[in-house]
Amino acid sequence: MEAKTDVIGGVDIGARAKARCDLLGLPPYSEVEGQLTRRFLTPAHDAALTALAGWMREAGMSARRDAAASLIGRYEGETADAPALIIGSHIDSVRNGGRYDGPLGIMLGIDVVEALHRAGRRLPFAIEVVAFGDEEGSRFPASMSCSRAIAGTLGAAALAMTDADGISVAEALAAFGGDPAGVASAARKPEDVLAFLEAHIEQGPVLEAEGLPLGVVTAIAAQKRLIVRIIGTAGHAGTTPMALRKDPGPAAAECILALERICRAGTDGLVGTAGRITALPGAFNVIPGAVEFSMDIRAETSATRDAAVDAISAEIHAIAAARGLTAQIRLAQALAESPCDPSLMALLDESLADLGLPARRLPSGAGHDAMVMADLCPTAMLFIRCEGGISHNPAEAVTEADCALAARAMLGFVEKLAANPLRPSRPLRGASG
Ligand code: HGY
Ligand code: MN
Ligand code: MN
Repeated sequence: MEAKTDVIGGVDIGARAKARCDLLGLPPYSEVEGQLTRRFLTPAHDAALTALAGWMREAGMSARRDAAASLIGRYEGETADAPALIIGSHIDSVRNGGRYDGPLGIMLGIDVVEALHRAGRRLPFAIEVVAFGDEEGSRFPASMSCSRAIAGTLGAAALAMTDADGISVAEALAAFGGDPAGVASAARKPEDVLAFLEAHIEQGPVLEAEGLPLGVVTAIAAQKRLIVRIIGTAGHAGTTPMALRKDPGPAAAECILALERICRAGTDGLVGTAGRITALPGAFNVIPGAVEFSMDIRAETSATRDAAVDAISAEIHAIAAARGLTAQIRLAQALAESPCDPSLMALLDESLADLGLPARRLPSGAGHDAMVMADLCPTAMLFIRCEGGISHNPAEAVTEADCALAARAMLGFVEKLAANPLRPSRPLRGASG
C-alpha cells in the first residue's frame, strides 16, 4: 500500500480512485478471466455501470442511463436549471487492456463531486460525471458512439454497424436496455452544458520523462479508421503451384509495409497502424480468398492525415493490380483534430500552479471522447503520468499520489470555473470527421 496520499472529506482520493479502477479490472467487470476486456454493451459493461452508479449516489449524485447507454451522475448546482460542467471518460476497454485508460477519469470525477458534497458546497453550475460506453470501438468498427449521442452527432449508420458475430449496435443496445430508436433523446442542448473536462492517463512517455505528474492537453490528433480487403482466389495449399496463385496474403503484407514506409516518412505526428489482420477463410491448408486488415491513420491535422490516406490507398490499389488482385478500401470513421479551449486550458494551468506544478502543455496522439464533445461545448483535458507511457496493455500503471494530485487539480479547476463565468473562445464546430 503506498503512503497516504490526500484526504478530502475523509476520503483518500488518490488511493480510492486507483483501487476502484483495479476492482473494475476483474470479473464480473471484465469479460475474460485474468485480463481486462470490457467491450461496449456486454454484461461486463453492465456490471461496471451498476458499480459506478452506486459510487455516484454515495457521492451525492443522482444516476441515470441515457438511451445510448451512457451513465450520467448529476450533482445539482445552486439552482435546479443550472447548466452542467460535464466531467467524464470511457468505461469500455480494448482487448486485454489497462485498468486506467478511461475509468480513472470517471473515478476522479466522482472524487471531485464527493469532496464538494461532503463539504456541503454548491456551485453556480451542476456537475455531471459521465461514463461513456464505447470510446475504444473494440466491439464495433466505429467508436465514440456514446459521446456522439450526447453531442447529437450519432448517425443511423453507426447504429447499423455489426460486431464479429453480426450483431448490430441497435440490437445490442436494445438487449442492453437502451433505446436505439430514441438515441436522439440523449443529445444535450448546448445551453445546458457549460464545458467538458476529461482527466486521462497520457498514454505516452513525455510527463514521465520530464518528471511531471500532470499535463494540460492542447489538442487531440485527427484520425481515420479504414478497412482494407484484398481479394484473390481461394485454393488448395498443396496442389496449387506458386506461379498460378492469386494469393492476397503477400499482397496485404506489401500494403502494410507501404503503410509503415509512408507514415515513417511523414511529419505532423503522422502515424499508421494495421491492428487487425484476418485471412479468410482462415485455414492452414487454404490459400486465402481474401485478406482483410484495419488501418488507423492519425496526424495533428486532417490535411496531413488525408494526404497519407490518399497516398497509401493509391499504393494498395497498385500492389493489388500488379498481382492480378482487387482491393476494396472502406472508411469506417473519420474524426477531425480537436483543439482544447484556451480559456479552460488557462484555468487548468492556474490549478497546476496552485499545486506548485508547471503547466506542461502537450498534444494528444490518442483519441478521446473530448474530441466528440467539442461539437457540443468547449473542452479541456488533464493528462496524468503513466509508467513507461505504456497503455492498451495490462502493464498500464499509475501512482496514488499522481491520482490525488489530479483530483486536487480538478477541484481547483472547478472552483476557478465557478469564479470565472466561462467565455467560450470559439464557435462550436460542425459535425466532426
Ligand atoms: O485509439 C485511441 O486513441 C483511444 O485509445 N481510443
Ligand atoms: Mn482512453
Ligand atoms: Mn484507449
